[in-house]
Amino acid sequence: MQVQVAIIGAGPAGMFLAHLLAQQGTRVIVLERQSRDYVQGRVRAGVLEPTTCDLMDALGLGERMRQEGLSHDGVNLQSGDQSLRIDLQQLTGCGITIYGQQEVMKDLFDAAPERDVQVEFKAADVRLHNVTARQPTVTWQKDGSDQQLTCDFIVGCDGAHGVSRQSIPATGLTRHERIYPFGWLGILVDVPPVHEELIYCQHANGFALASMRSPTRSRYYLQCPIDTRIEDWSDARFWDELAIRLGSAAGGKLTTGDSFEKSIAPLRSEVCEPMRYGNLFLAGDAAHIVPPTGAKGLNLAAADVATLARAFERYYHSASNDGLEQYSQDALARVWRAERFSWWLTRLTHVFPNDDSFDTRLQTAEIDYLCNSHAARASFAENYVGLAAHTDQRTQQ
Ligand code: RFL
Ligand code: PHB
Repeated sequence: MQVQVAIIGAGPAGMFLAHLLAQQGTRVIVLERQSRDYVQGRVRAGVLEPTTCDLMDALGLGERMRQEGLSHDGVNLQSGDQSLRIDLQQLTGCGITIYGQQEVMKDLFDAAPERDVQVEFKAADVRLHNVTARQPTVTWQKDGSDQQLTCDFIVGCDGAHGVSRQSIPATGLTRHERIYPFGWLGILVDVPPVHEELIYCQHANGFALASMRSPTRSRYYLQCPIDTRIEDWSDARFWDELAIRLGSAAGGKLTTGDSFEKSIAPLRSEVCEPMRYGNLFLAGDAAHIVPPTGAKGLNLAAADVATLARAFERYYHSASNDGLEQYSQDALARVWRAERFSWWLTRLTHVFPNDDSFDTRLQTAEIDYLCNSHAARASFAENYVGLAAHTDQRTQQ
């Protein structure tokens, strides 16, 4: 088998890229270790930046998102009984869209067959060979038989634990990492959300987030110690703790119910540089991880592959290497902005085990600054909607 671009991993990065390349007439294949149901069933992101929504539209896949997604003009920060609404629309001219990663994946998978996007699910033991050669090869196992392809380029969209990153020798990659000593315990439950917009809560017991998937489906998170056992958290205990952290106003309005999903996500920041090794490119979580606090992971994955798709277009249609040469540098500029914002918002809103009174006073001062400064709120808003990164990208071009 011969393709132009082999994509490893059918998460958001891999599937957005596959659709973008197919739209340009580039021959691609996506190799995914798991089944479609598994990938589509993972409960993850909920917030789409305007640029990610534009990407869905540009692929002709935005219709359901525009109909069923929830447009939010603001987000709320709460600290004790003090509440601050950040008016994203007023401060940046745009808002965010609530549309679950599961829905994004459904739209990308449903449209794949009619657009010649071939996805090989349950591709086992994927291996990359000769990634610095002119024609790298990829081997894998499908239903017990050996498969092989040759290609011009491989794009690793297989997350932080995938095979792509491991195929790069230690000398070819520098890793920068921050591990946070806590995780998020999340539940999904079919009850109306406590508020019409998201609420990020700073509380002495730990961070909490009130989010949603629809007017009848809520998504809530609690900061928890890294060694927390899900079995120790009955729904009743979760609701009691959430009510405390949300404070009297919102906490008193909670509609409770039985959760149908409960999971713990550890928090981590990580960047691998550069995002290229020979003819292997890395995109999305394969190259960088952000803590979910800033809601940036999926949006960064989409932005990476949009940049990469433009680079491939120039390579295949204008015989220019420039975009591919620039990819890592351009993507990393945006990635580090999102890393900074996600780290900052995590630092602002979470309880760190070794915090002393100086640290907690700084947190209070920072919230106070946001409450009292238009400039501070504008800075938050442009980072949250992703405008900061994209505006600058446009000026560079
Ligand atoms: P993914 O989604 O991990 O997909 C990688 C795919 O590669 C496959 N794979 C392999 N395939 C073949 N061979 C191998 N050896 C392979 N190894 C792995 C995997 O099966 C998988 O299908 O990475 P991608 O595409 O880069 O997408 C990244 C996003 O999924 C991730 O950043 C977001 O979910 C992060 N995230 C959020 N992002 C947002 O933009 N907004 C949010 O509101 C948001 N909330 C969240 C989040 C992530 C969370 N968790 C669970 C970490 C909330 C949470 C709780
Ligand atoms: C979510 O709805 O899952 C969600 C929303 C905002 C975040 C992280 C996760 O910052």
